[in-house]
Amino acid sequence: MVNQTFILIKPDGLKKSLTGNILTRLSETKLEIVASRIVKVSKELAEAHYYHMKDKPFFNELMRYIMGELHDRRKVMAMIYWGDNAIQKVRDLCGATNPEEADSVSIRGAYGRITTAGVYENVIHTSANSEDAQREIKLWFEPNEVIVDIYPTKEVVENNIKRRIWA
Ligand code: FUP
Repeated sequence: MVNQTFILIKPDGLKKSLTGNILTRLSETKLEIVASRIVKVSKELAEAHYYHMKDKPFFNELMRYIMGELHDRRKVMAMIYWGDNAIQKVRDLCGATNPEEADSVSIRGAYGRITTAGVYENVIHTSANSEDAQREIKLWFEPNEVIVDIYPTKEVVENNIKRRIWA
């Protein structure tokens, strides 16, 4: 089944100059990259992305991590990959959430670590399932930033300018 998945190269990935390595690993999947942007993550965006972790004891550290405060790199690289079985293929390549449990040849197994504060610095995020992919893609991208039609959109007019938003 053709589907799309959301991917983030996290601030530790950027700080460790892993962007090229990670994109090379992702190209093994033969999937197509259909959107990409460098984002300075606001507190609102960080909280919306990780809303399901709100009650975790490490939530504040997780916010600081994804906003780049732990790495002095206030940016992430957000992407959408699209193609046959994209969600599962990218998840397999990334490995387990916990870098110590991740297969050592997976991206997280090769490059991730656990901090003394207990945060998994696992260099990459990817959607867990199609519901998460949809929520995350719509949170991080506008329709005109994606080069294929993946979800329904609608046109709105703001200040006399037409714009597409997610329907
Ligand atoms: P994943 O779907 O693999 O991104 O994992 P989760 O949504 O379960 O976790 C989101 C992020 O919280 C992880 F990327 C890292 C962090 N985390 C920890 O730091 N410690 C934990 O015990 C679990 C998650």
